[in-house]
Amino acid sequence: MAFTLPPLPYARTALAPHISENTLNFHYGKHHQAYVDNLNKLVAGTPLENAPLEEVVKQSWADKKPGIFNNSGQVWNHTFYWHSMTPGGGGKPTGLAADRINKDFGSLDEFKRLFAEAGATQFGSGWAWLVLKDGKLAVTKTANAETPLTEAAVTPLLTMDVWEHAYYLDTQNARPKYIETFISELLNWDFVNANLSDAK
Ligand code: MN3
Repeated sequence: MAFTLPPLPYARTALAPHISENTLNFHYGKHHQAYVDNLNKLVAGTPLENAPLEEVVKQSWADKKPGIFNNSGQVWNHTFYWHSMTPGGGGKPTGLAADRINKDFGSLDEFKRLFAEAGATQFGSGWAWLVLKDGKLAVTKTANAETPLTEAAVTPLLTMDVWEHAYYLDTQNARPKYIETFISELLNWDFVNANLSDAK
């Protein structure tokens, strides 16, 4: 069974004016689709052809197969990224996320500072993450298609794409502006809470 592009959890116009329909047409419709198509070509006729996506990511990383890893990692990371945003997002976390942010970072502002810093200091292409690591929240960053999914005892909770294709059509080179908008207007705390609940 071939891998398919998962549906976006909202309309392509739903994140505007922060992220435009034009950006989603390219980022979701072209880039994410291309990773799916490339992955299908690369796994055809291999033992990974019928494996679940998460297993393909972990196995290709362990086996050092960069072609399959880069494309499967990008398929998984992007799907996780779409769910990390929501129309009318941002604001303050509730429930479990609020408790854990305060406990493990000291304050919401400190989490925001660390997350923004991770995104801004990822040189070149990559991702900023909120993860659960050894039972504590932590902010991390990864390069290119790399993903915390391959690390033992780490559960991804939230991600922000900092590849230029995520923001260039809307804010050109201003990555910090995109990061600020992601945190204040789009961040999906309900998704963080759902992932925290599943991790328990
Ligand atoms: Mn991307």
